[in-house]
Amino acid sequence: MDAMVHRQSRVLSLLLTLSFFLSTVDVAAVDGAPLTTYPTVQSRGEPWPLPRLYEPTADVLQVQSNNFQFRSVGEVDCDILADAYERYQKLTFGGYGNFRKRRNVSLKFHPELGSTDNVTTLEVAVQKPCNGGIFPTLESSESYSLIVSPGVSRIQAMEVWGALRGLETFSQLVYRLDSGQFVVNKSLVEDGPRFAHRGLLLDSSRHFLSVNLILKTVDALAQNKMNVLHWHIVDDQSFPYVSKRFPFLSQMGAYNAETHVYSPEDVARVVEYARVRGIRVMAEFDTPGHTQSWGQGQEGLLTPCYKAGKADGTFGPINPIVNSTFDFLREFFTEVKQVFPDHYIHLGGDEVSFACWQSNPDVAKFMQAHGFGTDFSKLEQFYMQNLLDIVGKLNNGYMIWQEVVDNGCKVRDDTVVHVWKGGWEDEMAKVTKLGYKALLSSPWYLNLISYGSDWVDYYKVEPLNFNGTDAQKALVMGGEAAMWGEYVDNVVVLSRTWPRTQLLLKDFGVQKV
Ligand code: CP6
Repeated sequence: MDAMVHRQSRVLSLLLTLSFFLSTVDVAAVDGAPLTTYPTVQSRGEPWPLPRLYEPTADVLQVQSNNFQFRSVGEVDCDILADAYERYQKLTFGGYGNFRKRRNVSLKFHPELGSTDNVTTLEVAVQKPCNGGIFPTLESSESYSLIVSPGVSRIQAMEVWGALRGLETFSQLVYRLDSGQFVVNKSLVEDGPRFAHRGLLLDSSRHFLSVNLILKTVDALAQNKMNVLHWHIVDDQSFPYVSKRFPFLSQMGAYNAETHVYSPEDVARVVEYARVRGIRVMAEFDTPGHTQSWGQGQEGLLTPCYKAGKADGTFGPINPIVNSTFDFLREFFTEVKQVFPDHYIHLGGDEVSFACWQSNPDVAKFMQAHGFGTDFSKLEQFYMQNLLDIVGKLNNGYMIWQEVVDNGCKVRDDTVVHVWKGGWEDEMAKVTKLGYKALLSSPWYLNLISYGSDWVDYYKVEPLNFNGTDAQKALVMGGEAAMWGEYVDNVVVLSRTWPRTQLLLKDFGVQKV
């Protein structure tokens, strides 16, 4: 399984030379700051995304796969690291298959290995204890330093998450000579992310995605030092999430209640697989729109639509005028909180159509009684505020799509607003001016494709390029690429997503700011 992702990443290396030049031009143009140290020496094991500081030397050291070990030093005894050593032994030396092709190394850059200098050990020192099932969070430190030197090489990190990023970098620095010998250039790396939230949205409602596919995606995220899987798990089209408390939701709402569902064990597997790779899993349960599939298994949840004075048998968004709705949501999200341990949950709130609400006479009465007149955005606000109160009380942080704020809904101060529409520069300015944290997706809608190198545009985006004070810009937590699922299925989603997502990482990676 990992082998496949591994192979795909090799595609990326072909693009590295190009990206090297692009980022050179770009960084200077954007913030005028001096460039991060660029290699004056060319090594063939180029790390991606480019570390804040990356200084390879011309000294080429041997690494013998059968005489090489990872070792923790200090007090730290850590299951996450033990797991990682096993993975990175394989990832570093191509042990997932014979996909790590030898690179055709020109002797111009690599003088004949004259020395017998060997890297025998990669020592990992982590300051904070990391045993006992800890999870990565938005506040986690992912910084690390890596010194590649003869004998013992070293990774130092505050937290285990940084050590994982360092192991990834090391694995990328190792390359293979024509002789088959694994080598690494003596180098220095100091690295840490520019943005704390570097995510990918996967949509498992429009087409069902297998658990294996999701795990592969997590591998790819780790390889690219991304740290959030935004799991848009249900939507209008299907409800594959198996709720223990409300089993009818998936029984009636999934494409196939046996095969196209995520059991609690499936979810736990994804969450654990991601955790040990330093990746958060943020679930999205999008309401009150985008909920057609919920209506199949939860009677009375959706608003009945009317035609010519009669309910016509079709349904609209979640019905905001009945108490049973909020009782249901309270119970439902209480369970979700148990299943998805991340502090943040995405509550959606996008693209709410008012047509059905407008047609329904009971909704009209409710609107009058609450003084909403005919302003349906007030009704939407009423729904969202109730929902946010419910979820807020469960001690969750929440994220919402931009419409919630655009429609004037007052949300909790620590809400994260997810910007996805065009004109994002103005929206980022507006949202951060209101004091909300913001997450950007507009420029990275991977589901929109065009002929040729569309990644160039992703690559050029500078998320802080909007009018605002430093304080406003500090509210930008990062961004997410979005791979919506209407036109991709399990078969093609990986190849559509990677390496296009890698290429936008310039902005979430690790340049000097
Ligand atoms: N589903 C949901 C979608 C989209 C959104 N929400 C979407 C809208 C426009 C494009 C792609 C996706 N498919 N629930 C908007 C956030 Cl181009």
